[in-house]
Amino acid sequence: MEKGKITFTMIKPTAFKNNYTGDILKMIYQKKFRIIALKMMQLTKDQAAAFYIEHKERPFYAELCEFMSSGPIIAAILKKENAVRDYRQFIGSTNPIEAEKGTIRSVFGSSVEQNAVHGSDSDDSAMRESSFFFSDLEIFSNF
Ligand code: 3AN
Repeated sequence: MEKGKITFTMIKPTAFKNNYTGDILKMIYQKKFRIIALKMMQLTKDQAAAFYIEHKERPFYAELCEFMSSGPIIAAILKKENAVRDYRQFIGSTNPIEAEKGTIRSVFGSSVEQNAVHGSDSDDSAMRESSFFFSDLEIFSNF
């Protein structure tokens, strides 16, 4: 995995439950991201807490961990030049109501918490989050 060229995303439990996975992955491909790793799983509450550790002082931390472990999610590593920046732009603001028209969160998000997808906020986060979910054998770096 090359730092600077990848980002990590998750399709969150509500979006998954509403069967938005296919549409979201299609939008991702249309924006010219390559999917170099992909899986479906359900996080335990402890795993969600470890993943979101940087938010542990925020008031919504417990609720966020509860929600993120409430059902299956899709995890993926996306490859593209400037992947972190371009994907953040493409998913839109944290709050779907404020997200620009046509962004993933504006189309599929229903609230600040249930905002359809996660996207890494820096290259360092992208590397950490990708390794959190995927082993080297599951990552097709040259794809
Ligand atoms: P982003 O995902 O846009 O980087 P962050 O890093 O501020 O946003 O928040 C991480 C996650 O925490 C969000 N994706 C969202 O699910 C949840 N979250 C953020 N703010 C709130 C809030 N005020 N209430 C509930 N959940 C929140």
